[in-house]
Amino acid sequence: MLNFSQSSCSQKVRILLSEKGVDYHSHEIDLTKAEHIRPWFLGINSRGVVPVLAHDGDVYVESNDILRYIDKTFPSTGFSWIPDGDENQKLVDKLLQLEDDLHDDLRVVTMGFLVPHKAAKKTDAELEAYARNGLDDPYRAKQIAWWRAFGEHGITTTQAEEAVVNFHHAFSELNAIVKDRNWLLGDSPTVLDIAWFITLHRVISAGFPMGNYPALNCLYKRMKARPSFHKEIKKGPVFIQVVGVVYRFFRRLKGTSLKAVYRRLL
Ligand SMILES: N[C@@H](CCC(=O)N[C@@H](CS)C(=O)NCC(=O)O)C(=O)O
Repeated sequence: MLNFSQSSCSQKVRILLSEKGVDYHSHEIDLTKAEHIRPWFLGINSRGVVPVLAHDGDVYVESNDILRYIDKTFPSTGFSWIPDGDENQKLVDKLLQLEDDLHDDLRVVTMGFLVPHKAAKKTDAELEAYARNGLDDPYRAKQIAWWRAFGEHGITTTQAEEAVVNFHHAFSELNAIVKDRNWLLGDSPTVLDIAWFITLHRVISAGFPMGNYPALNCLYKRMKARPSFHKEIKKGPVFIQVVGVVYRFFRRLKGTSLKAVYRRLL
């Protein structure tokens, strides 16, 4: 699997592989060194993003589709990571889609509140290579436009506010669902818990206050206590984690933390 230690989409897939005990070869694509804009990688995935799973001669992209593929292909022992039944399927479809819809907001929170702009932005040369090195792909073109705008003006107040409001709506919905349950679909964890754990961990690390979503916050703690979930968020270079903590502290001193945005709006 082509993936990156700090990529939220890669983390989701690695947790499921680990939970299912699937032995796989991990090829690190270091996004901080722009390895995903190299011609060979764009030749495999013209979208220009990780993760990418290669299995039995086929290539799979989109982390949530990869989760479904892994679940179907490698049998589970014990409980099912995507339980049968129309109601379950409907909720899995809806909440995986919602999680995917919020991916741009997750990037806003990451690049705006966990990483200094100078360190996060891509150089003009990288953006040109990103555009030039693969077959034309509208998905990648959108990524490049996002990074170009980010390079010019960083994360705008509007982007930060929209992200906070979108997460607030999603977390309110999830909070209502888990009020009387141990996991998002009932008694045992599923792909929904994997996907949302990674989102929750990222936004909480960036300083998103969880006081208004007590049941969801309990679920997050339950998720974090599960060894494969816990192990995953500890991966990656320590300096990236330290930069996040220091940068968040600096934003708090300036009064521009994610919590400050939240308090202004909600
Ligand atoms: N919807 C896609 C999103 C993939 C995505 O955006 N991956 C990020 C890492 S989480 C990436 O590769 N970003 C490229 C970059 O940082 O330039 C999925 O779920 O697989």
